[in-house]
Amino acid sequence: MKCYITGNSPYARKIRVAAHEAGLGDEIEWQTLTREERAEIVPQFNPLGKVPVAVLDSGQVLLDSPVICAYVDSLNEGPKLIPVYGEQRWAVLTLEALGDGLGEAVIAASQESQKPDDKRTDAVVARQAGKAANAMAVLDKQAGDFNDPPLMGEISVACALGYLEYRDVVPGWRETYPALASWYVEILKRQSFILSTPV
Ligand SMILES: N[C@@H](CCC(=O)N[C@@H](CS)C(=O)NCC(=O)O)C(=O)O
Repeated sequence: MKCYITGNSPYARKIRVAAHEAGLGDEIEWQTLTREERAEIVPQFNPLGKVPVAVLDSGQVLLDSPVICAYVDSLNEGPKLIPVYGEQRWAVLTLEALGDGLGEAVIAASQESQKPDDKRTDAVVARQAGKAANAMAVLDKQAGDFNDPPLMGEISVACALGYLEYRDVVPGWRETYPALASWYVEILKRQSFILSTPV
């Protein structure tokens, strides 16, 4: 399996972390692309032009990150990152979706805020940063009950927070959401997160 990623995508990081946690990190061929390479290479596999995208040995293409993570977990012979049955499965997938949505809000706020003054709409930045803040307020309340070791939901949330911090979209978030921040400090110590720090 070959996986096309970029060095700072929170969605690509989910797959790197999941693969490492499942002990499969070395079995995937990682192709890290620059922005320009992404624009040139990725559309042949993903018409949306987005990473991550995976190409299996059979040639079958998988997108996007929740699907690729589920595929990686299907190869995982250890404890599953996505429970196979029951209520916990849906809780994990819902937390993964919340983490992914937090990432989307962060990307949208960051892209808008990088526009020159005459092209930027501050209301868009505020709206997206507000979504991120609302999500973090909920996650701050849930952090005490997060799975340890992390499952796919926690992995997604931590990757989104990593990107939020990298882009500095919600300055001071660690003080505003202390339970979430304490949990985040601990998860960052895992080898899977150290190896996938955004660049
Ligand atoms: N829902 C997708 C989101 C992927 C995504 O937004 N990827 C970004 C990088 S973080 C991208 O490749 N953007 C390029 C573009 O929009 O042209 C997933 O979970 O994989």
